[in-house]
Parts: sequence; C-alpha cells; structure tokens
Amino acid sequence: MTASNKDHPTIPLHKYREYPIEEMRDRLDEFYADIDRRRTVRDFSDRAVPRDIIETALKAANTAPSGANLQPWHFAVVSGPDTKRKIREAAEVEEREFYEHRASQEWLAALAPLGTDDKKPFLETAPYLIAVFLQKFGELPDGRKVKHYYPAESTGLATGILITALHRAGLATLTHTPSPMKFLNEILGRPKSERPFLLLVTGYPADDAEVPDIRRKALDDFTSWVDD
Ligand code: IYR
Repeated sequence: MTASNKDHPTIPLHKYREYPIEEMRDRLDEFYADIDRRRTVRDFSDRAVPRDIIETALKAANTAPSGANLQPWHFAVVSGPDTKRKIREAAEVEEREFYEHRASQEWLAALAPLGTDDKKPFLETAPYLIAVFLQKFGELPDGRKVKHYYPAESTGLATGILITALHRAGLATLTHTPSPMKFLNEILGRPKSERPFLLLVTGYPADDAEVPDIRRKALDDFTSWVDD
C-alpha cells in the first residue's frame, strides 16, 4: 500500500480490471465485430422502447471524460408526440432552407450518397429524440456561473458513448443536426447558455429499413504509427 500524500482526496482504483492478453484480444474482437454492425438509420419503427433502457444508456454517456470533470452536457429526452411534431416542423423549415439555398453545391454533392432531403418523418416516428446540449457555463445553486472547459470535445465524447451504448442494447440511432438548431432551446425550454449539439433519433429500425451503400476507411487510411 502506498501512503497517499496528495493534497486532494483520492480513493484506490478498485474498479480497474486487467485481462490476460488472449482475453483482451477476444473482448476487443467481440466489441469491434459488434460496433462494426452499427449503421446510421433513417427509417425508424414506432415500436416502444422502455424508458429504463434510455436511462441506463444516458448513465453510460455520463461516464465520459470531461474538461475538469465538469460534465458540460445536458440530454433532453423527448417522447411526447406534440413536442416531436413541433421539433419536426421546426427542423423541416431549416432543412428546406438548407437544401434549397444554404448548402453549397459541394456540400450537396457530398450528401448525395446518403440520399437525404428536407423531409424528416423519423422525428415523429421514432420513440425517442434525445436532444444533446453543450453547456459553455454551469450554474451554482446560488446562480453564479462556472466556466466549462472543452465543452464541445467533452459533449462529443459523451455522445459517442451514448451511441455505442444504445447500439449495444440493439437500438438504432441517427445523429441529426438541423442547422441552425436554436429552435431546440425554445421548444425544450433550455437556457441560452446551452448550445444544441445534436439530436439523437433513437428507436428500433423499421422492418424494411435500408441504409446507404457506403464504406468505412481501411486502418492504413486513417492511422499512422510512429515507433522510433
Ligand atoms: N442536416 C441535413 C443535411 C445533412 C448534413 C450532413 I454533414 C449529413 O451527414 C447528413 C445530412 C439533413 O439532415 O438532411
């Protein structure tokens, strides 16, 4: 036992687990095979998903590392049909503007393989819309503001874990980013200090769901290794 001479409270790393290398490999192979089956889905079923499943996935997301451990995120979980309809209507207004005027030809060309357009029926079909907000500042109980560090990176990490957790549970997601997304603050009653980060559409895929025929990069195409 090492005596702790640190000037901040610490506890032993009792939750860490080491695995023999073979088991390490097996666990990773299994994880990779599973996560490699994840696809962004745009055809959702309206089948219900129990709320506790979403709660546990959110608790997993909340384990993400964050700047100074300030956990600069908020997840607004929408299941009510009226609110989903409001979000769909507001999103489609922005999307029409995007596809008809705002998007450059280059951007539209990049999106062509995905076959997206301004119609977003999944915003009403899917059982849950999880609106992810990034908090530039936190608020103390007395109303004073606390600056957050790396809020975008931290919220991105938490969202990645959320997507992974939902996929592991057998649910499909769509990372949807109507732009601008400020309407989410109004509809969901979130403060101005929170920036909408993305809308995670969550549920079962439709029975006849199809996805774009697109590929992932090969390891050599997205890594470089420096061994000396
Ligand atoms: N927000 C639009 C456009 C769009 C943009 C990107 I970058 C995508 O990866 C996919 C879509 C839409 O949702 O259609």
